[in-house]
Amino acid sequence: MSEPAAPPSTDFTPWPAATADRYRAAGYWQGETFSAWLHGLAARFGDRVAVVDGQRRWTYAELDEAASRTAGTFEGLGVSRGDRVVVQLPNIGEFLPVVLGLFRLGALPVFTLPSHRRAEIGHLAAATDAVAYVIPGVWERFDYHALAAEVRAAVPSLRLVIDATALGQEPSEPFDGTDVSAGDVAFLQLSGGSTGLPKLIPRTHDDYLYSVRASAEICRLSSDTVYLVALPVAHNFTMSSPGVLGVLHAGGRVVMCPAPSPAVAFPLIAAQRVTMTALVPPLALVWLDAAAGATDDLSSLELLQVGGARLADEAAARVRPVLGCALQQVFGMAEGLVNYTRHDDPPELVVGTQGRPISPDDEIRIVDSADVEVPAGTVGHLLTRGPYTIRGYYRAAEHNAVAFTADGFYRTGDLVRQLPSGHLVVEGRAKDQINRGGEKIAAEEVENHLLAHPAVLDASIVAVPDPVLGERSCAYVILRSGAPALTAGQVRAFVRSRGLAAYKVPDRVEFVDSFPQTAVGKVSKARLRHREGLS
Ligand code: J2J
Repeated sequence: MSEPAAPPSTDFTPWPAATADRYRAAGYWQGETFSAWLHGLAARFGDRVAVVDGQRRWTYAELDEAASRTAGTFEGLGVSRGDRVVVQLPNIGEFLPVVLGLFRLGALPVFTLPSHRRAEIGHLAAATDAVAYVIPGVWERFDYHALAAEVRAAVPSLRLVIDATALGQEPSEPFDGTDVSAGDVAFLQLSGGSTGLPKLIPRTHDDYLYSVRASAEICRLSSDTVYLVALPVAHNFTMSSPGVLGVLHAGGRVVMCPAPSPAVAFPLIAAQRVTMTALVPPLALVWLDAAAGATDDLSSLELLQVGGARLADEAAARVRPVLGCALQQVFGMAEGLVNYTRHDDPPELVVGTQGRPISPDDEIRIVDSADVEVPAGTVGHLLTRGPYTIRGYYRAAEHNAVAFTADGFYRTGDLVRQLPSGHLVVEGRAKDQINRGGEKIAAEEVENHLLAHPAVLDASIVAVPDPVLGERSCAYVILRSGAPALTAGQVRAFVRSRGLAAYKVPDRVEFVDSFPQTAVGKVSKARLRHREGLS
């Protein structure tokens, strides 16, 4: 009698075999793991400086060796291939040996942001059955050991808490993993999300390295590139578009910037002769304002990338005159698809569009709400599939059924139009999300926390326009009749007490008696925004 077939895994949705063959034949997927890639970099760029953090430096050879040592440390602690490890590190040099070491071991980093708190980390650790959690000790006056103790108490699988700043102090046998394959999932990246709980994105060595190599080429990186890590290092933009990994691929230098403010970043640009960096639009505005009166020498800067949220055309037009460098718009997503304006695009495309896809095999469909393609040049929902866009979220079968079409296109939730040149213009969003200056807030996630308050009958969160952040969040709250009155401050404090990242705490709270409804009886968020005269 044969064994009953194992149920299909929901951890990873593979590309159809014929499609995968095509991506290999086209040379996109080269069968290289991150571990082999790093060995190759060490062989090519050995003594060149790869990473700078304050006074500390790692050459390519040292980075390769440090990755083997961290892999050895994790192995010695009982972490094995396939295990999930939550990584919550700020922009510090240790990020790279930790992540590259986990890749080498075949353990999967689960990326998070330093601003995440008990609710997010607890959920991510539990959803992935993570065995370990890597923290920076104390950072910006926040004690991650205390957070880790809370998470550990709530998540039984979590056996280890590792302070990255203390790693390497214990001698450990270097580990040079061998049985990882390029088709394996290398890590889990966090989705911006629109539903109740954050979703995880499984990315393979093959698909991610393709996006890294192609991005490095499009952005014309070389061993002369000096990249300032101003946005959170674990964000997909900073990691791979072309980001830290793209710069390493080209043999350039990665400079860790502990905070993105001009006061911190400008002196680093001057001292390290930084040639490029990546910002979200609100930071670009702050930099443009500060650059006018700055005394730091910013003349080494050749390229400013802006992405994560829509950059206003007026701000885009100011980049070259004010900062003296080129602008590149980047419209990407952790699920895959990344669009860049190109260095030889005419100025009107660089200023007025969000770029075109990396790959000739990125498939773009722009459709109406019935999935029917809209006439060329008109606004519709962006669907995409391709050699580095996932086919499914991690352990999310139900959600995958709506987030992907039957033929494997990812529903981005973005409203775009496409120019004859292939460039996309982001015109809006259909997903129930607030894009707070590049930081994504899933409305339903915060609404669920509000509903946990005993005095709250119903809650609905919408985006309201903001001159600096682009959008802020506004919570509309209906209180239970007879419940004691609440103030906006109390509502905000309640959300904070639930252990959510600060950027998810509603910027504004309005108390109302009812929500406007759509024709089918759902809450009309468009009309909620309109009630305030905001759209
Ligand atoms: C308008 N909206 C944008 C842009 C992203 C590179 C750059 C950004 C991200 C990122 C990324 C936008 N104009 N220029 O992963 O590799 C909004 C869209 C998109 C969502 C994805 C990268 N750039 N967006 O921002 O996963 O709504 O990735 O679907 O955080 O951000 O968010 P995220």
